[in-house]
Amino acid sequence: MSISNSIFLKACVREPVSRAPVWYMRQAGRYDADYREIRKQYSLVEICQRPQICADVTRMPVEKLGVDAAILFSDIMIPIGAMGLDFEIKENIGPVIETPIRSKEDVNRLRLFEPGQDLWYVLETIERLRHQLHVPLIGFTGAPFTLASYMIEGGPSREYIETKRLMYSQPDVWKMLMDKLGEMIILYGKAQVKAGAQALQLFDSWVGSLSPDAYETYVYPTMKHIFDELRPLGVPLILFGVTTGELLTQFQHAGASVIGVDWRVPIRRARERLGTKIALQGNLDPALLQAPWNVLEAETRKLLEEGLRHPGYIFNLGHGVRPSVDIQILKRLTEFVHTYSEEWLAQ
Ligand code: 1CP
Repeated sequence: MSISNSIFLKACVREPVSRAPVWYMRQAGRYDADYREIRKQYSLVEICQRPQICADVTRMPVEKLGVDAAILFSDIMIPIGAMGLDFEIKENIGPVIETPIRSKEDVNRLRLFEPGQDLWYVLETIERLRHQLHVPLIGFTGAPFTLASYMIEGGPSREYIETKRLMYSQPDVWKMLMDKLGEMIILYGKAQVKAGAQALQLFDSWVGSLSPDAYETYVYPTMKHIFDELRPLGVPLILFGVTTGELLTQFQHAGASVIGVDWRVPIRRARERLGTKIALQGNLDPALLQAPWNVLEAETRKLLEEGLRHPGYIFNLGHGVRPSVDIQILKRLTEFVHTYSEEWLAQ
């Protein structure tokens, strides 16, 4: 798969395309009955650790929905386990850590792993997928703030009180943690690209809980360092977070080449803020997948007409697919985006 025959890779570098590329965050997962069947036998982590099954799960949405990119099936917590912090993925909750990080000693205990040794199964999955896929493979990692939020809170959170407590009251410890996670992300991102990932998405899902000033002081320097180190790899670097409307220009300055926008920010507003020299990805409200088809179609049309006004637009949701979504709707939506965007671009 080279850029010349991938509308996804072309859109990432703002080259003209004949139709809008589509993929969905959380496109492999519990809305799919075959995935649920596999999950009866294996836990999420067990799937990640078995390259053949993991590759099969990664390919499912490509084959069933006709999306234009695959995203590696994994979880943002996998490398955290390799750093020596044990976690568990609890049903209907998410990642849970029994002994969260609270002190300098805790941070010092985290180790920088060797991806080829400690996460060999991720790299082998990527290598296999590169031989199997006819669309590009997106690798991913969590970004430092979002990873730190799970590590410090010990699980999902609404207000990130403990995370912010550490950030504001022990800035030196926070900096050590950001630096260490930054180095891990650079190592892990490089290893994924070397194994065959053709784009990288950094999920900073929860960083929108920070003010722009706090982001600038406590997160931006690490993000800039990560992008400076990953840019020479020459693959698109996508940065996504929820409720990050006020942080979008900082995402751009940090060095992302594609910005994932959630549904709270209209694409035209994101364009006003970011200009036309960056690709945008998003941002249909995932709840619309459960709306009547005529409503979903009308909103999709509107979004495409805004997104396609400038080269460099990738259709996606504003966050992940919910488990209650009907797979047939996702399939129909993918086809609709393809046909409608092709007509619109041919005008
Ligand atoms: O067993 C299951 O199926 C449980 C649900 C699930 C799945 C399907 C979890 C637990 N992780 C995953 C896989 C996963 N995680 C992917 C697969 C690739 C794809 O998109 O198809 C990806 C990209 C992730 C990344 C991830 N994990 C993020 C960032 C993306 C986002 O949604 O914002 C986050 C925040 C996590 C943590 C996590 N893991 C699992 C859950 C339920 C959560 C979120 C918990 C919370 O709300 O804080």
